[in-house]
Amino acid sequence: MGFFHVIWTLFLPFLFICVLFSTKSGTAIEPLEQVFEACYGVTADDFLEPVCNISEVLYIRDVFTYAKPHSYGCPQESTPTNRNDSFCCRYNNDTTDCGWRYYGESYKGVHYTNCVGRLKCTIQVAWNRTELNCDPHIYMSKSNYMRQFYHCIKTSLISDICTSSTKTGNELYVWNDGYPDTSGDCATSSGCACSVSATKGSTIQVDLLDLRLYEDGVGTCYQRLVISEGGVETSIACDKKNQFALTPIYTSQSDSFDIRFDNTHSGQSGNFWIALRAIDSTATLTLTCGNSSAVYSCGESLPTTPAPTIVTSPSNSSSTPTNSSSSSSNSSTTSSSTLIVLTTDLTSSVTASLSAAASQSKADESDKTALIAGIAGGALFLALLSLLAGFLRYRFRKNKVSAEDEYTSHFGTLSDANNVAPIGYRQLTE
Ligand SMILES: *[C@@H]1O[C@H](CO)[C@@H](O)[C@H](O)[C@H]1NC(C)=O
Ligand SMILES: *[C@@H]1O[C@H](CO)[C@@H](O)[C@H](O)[C@H]1NC(C)=O
Ligand SMILES: *[C@@H]1O[C@H](CO)[C@@H](O)[C@H](O)[C@H]1NC(C)=O
Ligand SMILES: *[C@@H]1O[C@H](CO)[C@@H](O)[C@H](O)[C@H]1NC(C)=O
Ligand SMILES: *[C@@H]1O[C@H](CO)[C@@H](O)[C@H](O)[C@H]1NC(C)=O
Ligand SMILES: *[C@@H]1O[C@H](CO)[C@@H](O)[C@H](O)[C@H]1NC(C)=O
Ligand SMILES: *[C@@H]1O[C@H](CO)[C@@H](O)[C@H](O)[C@H]1NC(C)=O
Ligand SMILES: CC(=O)N[C@H]1CO[C@H](CO)[C@@H](O)[C@@H]1O
Repeated sequence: MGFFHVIWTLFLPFLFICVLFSTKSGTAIEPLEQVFEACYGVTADDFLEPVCNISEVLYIRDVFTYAKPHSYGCPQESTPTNRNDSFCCRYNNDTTDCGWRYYGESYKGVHYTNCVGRLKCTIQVAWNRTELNCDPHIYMSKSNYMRQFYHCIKTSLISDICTSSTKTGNELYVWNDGYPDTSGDCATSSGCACSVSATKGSTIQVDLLDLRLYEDGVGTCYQRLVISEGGVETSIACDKKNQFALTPIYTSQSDSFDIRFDNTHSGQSGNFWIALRAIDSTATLTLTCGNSSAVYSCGESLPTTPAPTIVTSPSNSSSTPTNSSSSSSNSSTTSSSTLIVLTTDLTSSVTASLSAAASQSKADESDKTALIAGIAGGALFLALLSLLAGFLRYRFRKNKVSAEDEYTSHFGTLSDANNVAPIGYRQLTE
């Protein structure tokens, strides 16, 4: 048991890196991605100002900050007289321009938070030192422009988790009561829930657009989303904070599940916005939200042991609900059975054991530990595979930003607004 705990602890970082790499490729939502570019400077042109059509709202997926080469002679700060927008403030390619994903922790992510859920926004471009990310012999010492990647999402596809509504579509969205403002008090919002089901037996993918749940100064989490599918609850709590990077968080085993918001904090706090998509692109989701009674009330503690969260790519191989022998709810041999399959066929058996583990209902504590151990074993394989893939990708990249800078040197300086680990860093040239 202790042994499995050690394994789990050791491989959490690998899992994290695995998620980092896996979010780079392929995650997408349906609305077209658009880009707004502007320079750092002192004029009215030096703002990011994305605008959606009426009855649409912004989701800011990524903000990148960029520097041009010294040799371009671009101004560090654009003024009415020195500016050359088409040459200095527009992206050319990853060979000539050096950039990285920007969040801006100490500014509370204003390039995202001031915009999401709104028709439009206006936010000044920030600059940043570049020496950690760009060759100082080639590039300006401070970044001089930004690119903001956004989607315009139809409000008719978005449900407030606390308001009665029924919506249909291949891709639908759920956000907290009051979004983009923070959620209502626990007394009115805890227990708010939606149920979703897909036609044609399609499985359903859940992606995080924004997850900023309320936690206090010592890290106690007061809010979570709970996905209930076939008697299994999966918790999405504060630790899944995504800094607005589009992040796959759950793939259903069946064609329906419920999603509930637990909130034990008094006062307005916390934001979330998720996307639900039928993996069969010809299937239709029906999403019904409404007011349900609280499972966890104001002042109660939420369970701290997170239910296992399984992040799988939306591949359809072996993702159909299976009635494997280990999916009965009372197996006491979970540990050995899940671990043994790992030694046979790599990828498919990992997926199979994950689905088997996931379709088990909550058992006693030792079963849960075994289940976690099984998943940790699976995670180890996935992590190693993705590390290998990531390494190969790094070797063959022509990007000026080295993988060291993106993933290693940044972890030590999380508090620095401009040196935040680029969670969900996305290749610009896809
Ligand atoms: C607004 O809607 C019109 C008509 O549907 C479309 O042509 C246009 O591209 C949309 N603009 C934006 C910014 O989405
Ligand atoms: C911007 O810079 C480019 C490259 O130096 C130059 O060809 C172009 O004329 C400049 N445009 C303006 C308006 O200065
Ligand atoms: C990047 O742009 C420069 C200048 O426009 C061009 O010479 C170079 O071939 C481009 N590189 C790539 C990889 O497209
Ligand atoms: C939700 O239900 C609670 C109690 O059942 C009630 O006090 C509250 O007003 C309801 N909220 C809405 C938006 O219907
Ligand atoms: C996966 O899906 C594709 C297209 O949706 C289909 O052609 C293929 O047969 C599926 N594979 C399996 C193993 O279900
Ligand atoms: C799988 O299990 C469900 C519910 O336990 C049952 O209805 C279904 O018939 C089973 N399918 C197979 C192929 O055994
Ligand atoms: C375990 O499940 C099987 C059927 O799946 C049942 O026959 C057996 O009684 C169960 N054992 C316990 C301890 O619940
Ligand atoms: C405006 C701005 O965000 N400046 C930051 C750039 O990065 C350095 C650290 O590398 C910070 O100290 C600045 O505040």
